Amino acid sequence: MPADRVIAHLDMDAFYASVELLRYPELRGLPVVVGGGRDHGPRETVLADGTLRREFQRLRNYAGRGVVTTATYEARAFGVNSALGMMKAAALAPDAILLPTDFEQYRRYSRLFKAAVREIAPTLEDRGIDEIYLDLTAQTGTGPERWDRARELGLRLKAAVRDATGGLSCSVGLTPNKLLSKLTSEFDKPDGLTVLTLDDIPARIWPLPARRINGIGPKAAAKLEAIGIASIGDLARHDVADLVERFGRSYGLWLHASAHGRDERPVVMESEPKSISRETTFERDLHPRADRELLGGIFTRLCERVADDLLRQGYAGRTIGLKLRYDDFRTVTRDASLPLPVSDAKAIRRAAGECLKRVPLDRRIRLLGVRVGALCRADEAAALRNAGAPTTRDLFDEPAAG
Ligand code: TTP
Ligand code: MG
Ligand code: MG
Repeated sequence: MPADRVIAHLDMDAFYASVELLRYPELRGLPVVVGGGRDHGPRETVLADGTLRREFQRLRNYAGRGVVTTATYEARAFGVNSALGMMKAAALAPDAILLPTDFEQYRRYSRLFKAAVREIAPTLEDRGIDEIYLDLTAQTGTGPERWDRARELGLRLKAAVRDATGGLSCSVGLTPNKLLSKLTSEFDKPDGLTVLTLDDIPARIWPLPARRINGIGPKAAAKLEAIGIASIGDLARHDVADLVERFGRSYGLWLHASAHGRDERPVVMESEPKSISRETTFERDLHPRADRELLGGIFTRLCERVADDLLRQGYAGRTIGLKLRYDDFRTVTRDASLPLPVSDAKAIRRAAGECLKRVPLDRRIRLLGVRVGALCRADEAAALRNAGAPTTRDLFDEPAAG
């Protein structure tokens, strides 16, 4: 790993909402919330003089159980943020404009902005629909003037994204590693560009809440709070041996290193995922027999979420994996390979259920995970299935042996 890297994290501003504003520029400056269904689009009428009139729906008229995917900064001023229930959002901002979610369109703009960035900075790690990491060291060099070059490159990247998308803005963090860049890209959102070096860590990183570090989830954050660690600075000053004792060696050391802004992870240019998985740690450890029903429900929901991820990202997979962690932290995994790729929740559940029969179920479980690997694009999978090979249903309709 070369020392003195220049790593960028680039994240689009209010991404879904900003894409919507490109097609409805008249909504600029208004509170807009994206998260409705198909029938929440504007009503369009052609007036007598031939002009088009659009009537948008207001959040106050929303009824249902949907959640906000994102909101413009004007709507965020009312406290409306991603993942908030739409009915709650409507109570906060009844006059906000409501728009349906159009993933196709967001994916299209995602491809556009990434292609534009890749022209300038080919070492690109795709981190989802609206964000990427870049290793810019090849362009900036490692000398002391590298941060000036980094800033110039950052401006070029932002301009390229704006041009390629017809006006979308993004925010960029430029630092020596991924951990710091991810935190830094938020500093000056929207349309931000922030350079941060190791010397800036005490002043700019340490005041942030510990949970802002990617990898400190709500549970770890609560456990840290309980021992008086609220900020990243608190964490940095805490005795590392005590962290190891409380959180285990690998996580304890990672917490300590992260709080000091140390992160050696390379920027990985892998555009296609190897597998898609979901896992969940239970509120309390569950017993395979006593909590059978509860576990069954969680298991099925995990499979549904993996199926959703596959659908959204356009994949199917031939290997179904199960991961299980016992209350003593031992972890076991089992795989099943299918003759054809699958992507639906039922087929995944069936194959994962077969895996479950091959693990000992004699003690409490703290974590359950489901993975789909050996991925191929969904359209290839459909072509394979249509080619007349046996379907997974044929295979699983046999009574399972054992
Ligand atoms: P984010 O980058 O987290 O948010 P954002 O781009 O909307 O806003 P910001 O300016 O703060 O970066 O997420 C990118 C997109 O992913 C977002 O536009 C909508 C979608 N999303 C959800 O669907 N649900 C969620 O809970 C979150 C956080 C995002
Ligand atoms: Mg974003
Ligand atoms: Mg993002």
